[in-house]
Amino acid sequence: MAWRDTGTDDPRVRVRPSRSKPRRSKKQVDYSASPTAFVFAVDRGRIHLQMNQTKLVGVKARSLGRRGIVVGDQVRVTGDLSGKHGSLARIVEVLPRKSVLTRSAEDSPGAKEKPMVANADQLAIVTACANPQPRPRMIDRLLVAAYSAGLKPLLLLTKADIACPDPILELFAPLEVSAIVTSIENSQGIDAAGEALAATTTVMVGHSGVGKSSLMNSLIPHADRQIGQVNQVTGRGRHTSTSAIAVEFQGGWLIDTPGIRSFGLAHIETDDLLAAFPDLAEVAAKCPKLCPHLLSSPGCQLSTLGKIDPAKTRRVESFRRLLASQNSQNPLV
Ligand SMILES: Nc1nc2c(ncn2[C@@H]2O[C@H](COP(=O)(O)OP(=O)(O)OP(=O)(O)O)[C@@H](O)[C@H]2O)c(=O)[nH]1
Ligand SMILES: [Mg+2]
Ligand SMILES: [Zn+2]
Repeated sequence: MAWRDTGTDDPRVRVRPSRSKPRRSKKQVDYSASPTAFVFAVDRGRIHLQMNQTKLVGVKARSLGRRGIVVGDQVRVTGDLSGKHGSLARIVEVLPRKSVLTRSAEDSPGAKEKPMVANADQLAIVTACANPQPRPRMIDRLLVAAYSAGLKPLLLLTKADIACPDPILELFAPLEVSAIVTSIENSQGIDAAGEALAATTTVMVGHSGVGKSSLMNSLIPHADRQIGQVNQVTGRGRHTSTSAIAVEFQGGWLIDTPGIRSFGLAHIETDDLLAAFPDLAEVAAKCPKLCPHLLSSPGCQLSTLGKIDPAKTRRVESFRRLLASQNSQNPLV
């Protein structure tokens, strides 16, 4: 091997010659004939896959670089696909995602975005009627996230045996979000939840201790998710679930995720949100250019709509509340 002149006679100082050509051919390998698998869990760098009925453990091929893989991704795999104990499949490609639920670390512009789950159809916003207390601002934020990611929002209220769900149902009625009231203590709403979750991919998101894993266990007993007590003094959950997992449910997938403390929305634009409300978007199309559509915005047509059609007043108000949560600088709610 030839050595470059290092500008010193010291034979201990040796520098490798720089390569004029890359070591490996940059030609893309065609993996389109490789089988696909579904990512059902990602836990400490291990990617758990399901290929037909076989469960595999996978590692990312180096060619994927820093590309993130999340629960719900469809990937192509090569290598050892036997699923035998200790075998490792190689993930060579991530198929295009039809949706991705993303949160940002903070609300400030430029905050790092973090994909949570890919290819979901529905976002179940899980909220306890009490213990922990419902926090409507978090529901607002999760609605914004669902609408902008193109996921159907579903309000899943839990613990109806200990408090009345009506105040929360009333608050969100103008947005016409589907809602199901449940209790695992007296089986209320479990069948209705099952119907709403069948044959779709649904990701459950909510504060720690609201009962996401408990609900999964009631619907899918073999899921065998660990559940944790809510602290009676602080009213907080114990962050029992530590990573997301998808479990097959009636022709679809139900995804349980770890409890969240905050949900940053820095990556979302007003227009993404407005697009989820076609009746309001149609009216807002006549607003002045770059109208932020707030109550204080001069000439905003949404204000006019509220005056002409009283039935829409509460809807406009609710929409503006979502806008405000998207614009707020505080993802902790
Ligand atoms: N009374 C009552 N308690 C419930 C109900 N559902 C869940 N719980 C209780 O709520 C507590 C928390 O439940 P988990 O299922 O662990 O909550 P989680 O949302 O998965 O929490 P993290 O994994 O920490 O995010 C447990 O003590 C459950 O027994 C319900 O319908 N009624
Ligand atoms: Mg849990
Ligand atoms: Zn406007």
